[in-house]
Amino acid sequence: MTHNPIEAFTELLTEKMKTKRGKHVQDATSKDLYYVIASIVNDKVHPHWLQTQETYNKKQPKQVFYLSMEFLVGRLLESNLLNCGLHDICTRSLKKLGFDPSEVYAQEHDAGLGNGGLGRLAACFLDSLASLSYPGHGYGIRYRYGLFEQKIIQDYQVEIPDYWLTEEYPWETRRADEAFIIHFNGEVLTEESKDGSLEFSYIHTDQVRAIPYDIPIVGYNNQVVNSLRLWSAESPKQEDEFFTTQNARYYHHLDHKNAIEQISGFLYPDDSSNEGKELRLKQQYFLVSASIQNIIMQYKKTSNPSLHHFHEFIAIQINDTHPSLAVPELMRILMDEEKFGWDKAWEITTKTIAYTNHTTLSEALEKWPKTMLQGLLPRIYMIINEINERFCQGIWFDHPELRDKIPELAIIADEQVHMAHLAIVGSFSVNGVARIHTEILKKKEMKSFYQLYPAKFNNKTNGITHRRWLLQVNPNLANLVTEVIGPSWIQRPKQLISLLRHSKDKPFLEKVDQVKHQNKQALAKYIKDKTGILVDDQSIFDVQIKRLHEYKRQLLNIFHVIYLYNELKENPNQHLTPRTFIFGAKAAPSYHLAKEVIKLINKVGNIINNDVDVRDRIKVVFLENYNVSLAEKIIPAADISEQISTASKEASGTGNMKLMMNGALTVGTLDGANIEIRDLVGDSNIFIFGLNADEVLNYYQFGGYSAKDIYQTDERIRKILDQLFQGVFGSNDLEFKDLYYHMLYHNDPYFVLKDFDSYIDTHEFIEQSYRDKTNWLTKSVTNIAYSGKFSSDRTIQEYASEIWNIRPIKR
Ligand code: 26V
Repeated sequence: MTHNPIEAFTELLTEKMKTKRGKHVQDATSKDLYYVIASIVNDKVHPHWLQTQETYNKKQPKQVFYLSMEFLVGRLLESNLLNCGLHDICTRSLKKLGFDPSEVYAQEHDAGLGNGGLGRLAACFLDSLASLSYPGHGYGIRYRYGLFEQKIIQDYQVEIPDYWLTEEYPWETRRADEAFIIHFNGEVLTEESKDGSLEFSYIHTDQVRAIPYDIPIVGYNNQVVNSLRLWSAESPKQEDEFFTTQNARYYHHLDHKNAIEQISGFLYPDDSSNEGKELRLKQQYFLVSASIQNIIMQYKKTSNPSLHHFHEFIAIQINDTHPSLAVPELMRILMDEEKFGWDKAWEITTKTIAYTNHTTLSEALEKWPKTMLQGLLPRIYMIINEINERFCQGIWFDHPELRDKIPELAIIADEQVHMAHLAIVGSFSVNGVARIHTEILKKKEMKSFYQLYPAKFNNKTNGITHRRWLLQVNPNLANLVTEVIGPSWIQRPKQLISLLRHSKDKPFLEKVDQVKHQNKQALAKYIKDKTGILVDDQSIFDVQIKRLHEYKRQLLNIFHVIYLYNELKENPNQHLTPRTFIFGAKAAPSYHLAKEVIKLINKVGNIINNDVDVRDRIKVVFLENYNVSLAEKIIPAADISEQISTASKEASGTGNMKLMMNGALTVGTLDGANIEIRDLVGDSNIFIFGLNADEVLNYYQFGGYSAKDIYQTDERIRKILDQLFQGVFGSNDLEFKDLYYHMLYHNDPYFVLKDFDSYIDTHEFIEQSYRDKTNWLTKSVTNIAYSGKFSSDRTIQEYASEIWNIRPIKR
């Protein structure tokens, strides 16, 4: 055996290639290498996984369980290598063997089990929990199909199913012996027991088996390995064994089995038209019931005192209202199975569950038709009904000042169950995800609830894992940072602040510039390979990457592009620092207007990229299928980060943090976490424009803004809208008329036209600022220096001490 770690790794790889794949390493394909390296990682990680569990069992610390319908983990090979200390070794070993490491890492199919911000946040949180040695685990669903893959065909979005499990997924372990049964439908029988209390039993229910698949969550350099447990729906074993091909009802059974497996069939796209979809409700209860049964069983096994003390050992965080049936499900188990009375069960439940809100958009607030809930989950509905009755009575008697608010506060009202109300009433903590968002919840959206329970409300500003979003995706920048301030920032990201001392150090700034340029070259090559578009790697890379939504205002961005195009056509000799506008965005499949915006970006791009008068100064690139892996390529190469939502609408944003951490400067509204970024870096290191949240909310409340007035008075806007109307960017003159009408006749609900002037001015200022390269680099380094606050390590420490009351494990 050799002591050189790279040689040792190469030896291991060579040996394993023979035993696992029956090949000599020199004949290995990238896929072979991917699987063998994953298996090396697993060999190292699995013993620590077991040990971590044993430590938890022995020490019995309080633990947190993060329930989420989405975990957008992306690829795991590189981050696992990094966290267990093998990344450099593996990369060098592959290079020495003559392989391209990035090609090997790219073999892994993204686990796209999330829509966007909310799902990626859950993945960052798991990374921070493990890296800070907290006892905390995730529970989610193992969808067979993740979020759809996006193809752009003739400029338009087409959705392809994301069957991500075609090949073996090396990170998961199926544990069929730890399955639980979930009951749907059926009837509830009520009987009076000897002591006069009521007993509930369920008959004729449809049974579904929840099978766990576990994924290890590897902490950074600390030998802690937590779990992400994803549930898969299968039919109960006895049923499969009973219905052999001999049975007359065999084919009926196959139908039934398929229907059951649909429960973990696919991830719903974030889309308001999903309202009232029964399968989504089934998914939610499936996640909640399996997870809570599991937590209780585990608690009773290792135990601890009686369940009376449950909340002293367990905290359950629900990621938005999607898992809010956790409230009645925990009540159900405590009462019907563990025989607690209502009051004790309610005390335990409301001391265990905490709720995070991620949006104030009214169309995203979940409501279920009460008849649907009653049919699918009769006992759960009875419990919700009782919670609602007691809650409303409580207001009537204890808060007479709020009596007239009862209809708007009720959990069940107008034939619907309001999940946010259930979540607020049933939990001990309600948090927003950025300071302004929490303030809006308290003062507007949830005002009466805040009056009722002021102590429940708190803010936890989002964060991102700097290990993936700096160390892993931008190794050259990370090395440069370590060169000047040492490596301590990796464990304590706030220490990035030491970079401030170097923000005017010319040689350092030049190196920062070089790294950014290398990253831009790499992205330019990717763009060329994927789209055929040649972009100038000296141009400003202006990036907007996020889900497509009206409130995120990709339309404002493309209007700016059209404006520049019009200007250059009118005045071809005008000086303009070359710019490349880069977009990545998926639209929900049924969101017509969002899809029109994607088409507009692509059509405008075609015109500009092929027009000799302008194409050397502006380029427009729409990269298809924006996902975690694509974000990892774009973010290190960005100069400008577009965070331009209508103020008050973006709860936090997390892409803003990732881009800042990689040295991009933000152009943004005073919305979400942009405000906290501005507070740190100061006005001279960020480009703020547009209406603020108070102004926007005032307009909504009192009217007063007229899109048509702006159309009349601003000729730049009139020209753009007329071009849309005339079909200048379309293949016929009907194309994009709907956008025109939407702007003028629906009165531009997201204030695109209202903020246009301020946005254009700000971009002009940005262009001037970029010309002073040294000064720009100082701003860039200042942003990196302050980005440490937005590590999810900080966020998780706040949740741990202020909500969960958990402590890191010592081993
Ligand atoms: C709604 C629905 C409705 C029906 C089916 C599927 C589905 C999936 C997700 C959602 C709501 C998503 C809410 C969300 O993602 N909010 C984002 O959360 C981020 C993390 O806190 C935050 O940074 C973003 O500002 C916020 O928009």
